[in-house]
Amino acid sequence: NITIEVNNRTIQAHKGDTILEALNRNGIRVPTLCNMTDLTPSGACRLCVVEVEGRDNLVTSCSHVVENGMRIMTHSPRVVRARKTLVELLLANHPDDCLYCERNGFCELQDLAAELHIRERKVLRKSFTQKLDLSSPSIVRDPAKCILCGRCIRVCDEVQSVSTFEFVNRGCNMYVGTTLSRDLNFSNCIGCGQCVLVCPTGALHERQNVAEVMDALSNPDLIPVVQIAPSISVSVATEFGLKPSKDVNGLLYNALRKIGFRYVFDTAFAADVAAIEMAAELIDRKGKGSNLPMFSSCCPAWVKFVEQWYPDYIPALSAVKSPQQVMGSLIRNYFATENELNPSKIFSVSVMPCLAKKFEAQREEMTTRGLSDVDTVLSTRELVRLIKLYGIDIQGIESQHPDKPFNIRSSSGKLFGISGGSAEALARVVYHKLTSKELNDSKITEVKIVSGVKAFSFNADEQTFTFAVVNGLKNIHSILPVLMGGDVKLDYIEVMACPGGCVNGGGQPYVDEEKYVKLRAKAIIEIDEAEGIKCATRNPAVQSIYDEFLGETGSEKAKKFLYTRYSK
Ligand code: HC1
Ligand code: SF4
Repeated sequence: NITIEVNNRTIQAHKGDTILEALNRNGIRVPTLCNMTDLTPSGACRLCVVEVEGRDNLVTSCSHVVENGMRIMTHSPRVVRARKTLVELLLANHPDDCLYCERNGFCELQDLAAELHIRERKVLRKSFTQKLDLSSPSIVRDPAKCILCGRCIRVCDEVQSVSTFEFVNRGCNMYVGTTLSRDLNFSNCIGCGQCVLVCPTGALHERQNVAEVMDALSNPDLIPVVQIAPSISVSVATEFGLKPSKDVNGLLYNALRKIGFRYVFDTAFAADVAAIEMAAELIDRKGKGSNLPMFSSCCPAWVKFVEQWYPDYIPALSAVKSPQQVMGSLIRNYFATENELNPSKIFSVSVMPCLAKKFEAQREEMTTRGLSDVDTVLSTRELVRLIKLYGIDIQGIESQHPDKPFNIRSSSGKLFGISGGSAEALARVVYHKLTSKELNDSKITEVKIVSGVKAFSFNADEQTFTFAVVNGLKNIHSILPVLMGGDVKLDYIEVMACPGGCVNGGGQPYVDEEKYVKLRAKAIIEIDEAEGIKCATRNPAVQSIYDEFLGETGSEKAKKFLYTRYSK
């Protein structure tokens, strides 16, 4: 351990720590607009400067390593003056339409300007000529609001291994551009939204669909229905002043009904249906010994990733639609008929933690009989906005259930919201289908394939099934060849583009603490531990849908309504 003195207080640091890491670990906050935990520091914003005794110049705390006996001042008058000047310079080059900005109230630059008590523009503003990029169904890019922190570049490259963004030019002509200067929708972006989560300003934000939903809600000719993804109910509590990760599932159904949705559904029900169909698909592929390993296809960012970089593997993707689309299709093609509703009058909304889902819902492959399965997708953040807009006091309402006949889910449907969850759900169904027994931990063996990838196997009906789980796309370009050509023969590979899975999706509330994401995952695991129906095949509501509509798994009807085909 190393001892340093900060603001006249002695603290302990680890050898090799940057000053910033040591400060953070000891609860001493210094501002930064470019730093990100676990990623290479860039020192771009310089806001984390501190004064170190014996040094003439201020030092950036993110890129200087602690030394024993260092004496540091984090908020000396010189430091505060320097920070204030830096922020004033950023503001001089920044549009000041904060009132109308998507990030109003959630902007790190705005917070800093307030913290540093900046109350007037010091320098003449330049004109903003860069054009707004509205090409993507998932993400809006407003380069005028970019402060060149480089977080989007690093997260897209180092975490997602996609590399959509890059710095172009140098000095005062520098800007963040996309590779080959393409608009986002025509670039290699997969729409995961991780860059939106880390962007400190309004330069990157989701494509808003709230207005469209409000129009539908007030159109008497339409029947607005909504589904909510498995991870939403454990991700919004803090936004309503409740304990982080408290499960507010039932309250959300009530709120959505109060807003005007005629029917409310849980995507986790459709996750159960998807798991059952995927199990049939996997057992069939294994029986034929072809097209293995099967790739998960419920994460649309991952599907786009495969289409872009590994088109030869497209047939490996499961042909079962994602739960969002399965639910959309069941609502339009089964629920509507059962309830004597005109399917084309149904306005089907889904609330997802993910921005790529906005793109998925618009895919041509996601239509049945000429109608989109899902009309529009709201992010978790947009859901929160909608609830507040309609003045609903979440804390003051009763918990309710989703509508019949999709009103029961297994806990593994909920597990889809975390990394490894869909693999677990699928394994439970495969095992149950082949043995009529329940899979539990004692029947699962961990398998080592490549570091950073979790894998497990289980035996069922004298066959061994081996599943791998890739958490986040980091290093996927180097991992995938190992997984496909390694010594261990894999049957299924689950890939979720966002680290941790949907609980950390690009549409989730902006939280500045990583621990909140971990708490969301923990809440989902606790739901699974506490509940009785752990396997999709034991969900009675799902069983009824098969009895009354779909028939057998993999039936013609199932193929028609629940499957799709991706092509090169
Ligand atoms: Fe997900 Fe899924 S789990 S992809 O992570 O398979 O978005 O939550 O809704 O479709 O169910 C997201 C979450 C979600 C789908 C399911
Ligand atoms: Fe990269 Fe994902 Fe952002 Fe697209 S959405 S630019 S892939 S981080």
